[in-house]
Amino acid sequence: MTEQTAASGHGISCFAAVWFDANGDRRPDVLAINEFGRNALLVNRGDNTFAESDVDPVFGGLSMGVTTGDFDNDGHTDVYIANMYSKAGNRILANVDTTGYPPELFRKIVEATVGSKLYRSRGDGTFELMPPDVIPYDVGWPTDRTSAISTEMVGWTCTPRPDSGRSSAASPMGDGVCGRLS
Ligand SMILES: [Ca+2]
Ligand SMILES: [Ca+2]
Repeated sequence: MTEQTAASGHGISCFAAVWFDANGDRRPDVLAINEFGRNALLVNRGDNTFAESDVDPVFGGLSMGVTTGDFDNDGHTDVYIANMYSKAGNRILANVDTTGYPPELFRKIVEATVGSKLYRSRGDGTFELMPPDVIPYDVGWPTDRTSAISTEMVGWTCTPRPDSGRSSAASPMGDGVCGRLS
């Protein structure tokens, strides 16, 4: 059945998945979050099959969690993907001599350390990666963060909440701004 519907999502270990309408055609699509490879956006063709797409322009993968919500209140469902953040990894990669790497390959390597990402939907099946200052990304091990982010994205109200004091607290305001609370 998976092969017939083209719904394998790269056939990699899937950590989480979410149904939502990624392209505004009112048919539910699937975003599969893969632990050991690229994530896969499966766009519903409406004929019981899917077309494989993605939300990230560089790599978008090695991920741990996903949630959706309209954080800027424009009627298009946006995506938050929880990825591991490594301060040490960023420090090491910043000192790597990249002359031996194809630039596109090294950008993908860096993806393994940059942390969580927020993608703003354009409403047509494409997404804009929001800059790191829009939502905290340096969460470390982020599997426990998606539920909190999800609650606030759905409500998009400014709801300060106690947090561990780390830089992971966020409060989407419903206008595309996610304030850092820590
Ligand atoms: Ca759709
Ligand atoms: Ca939106």
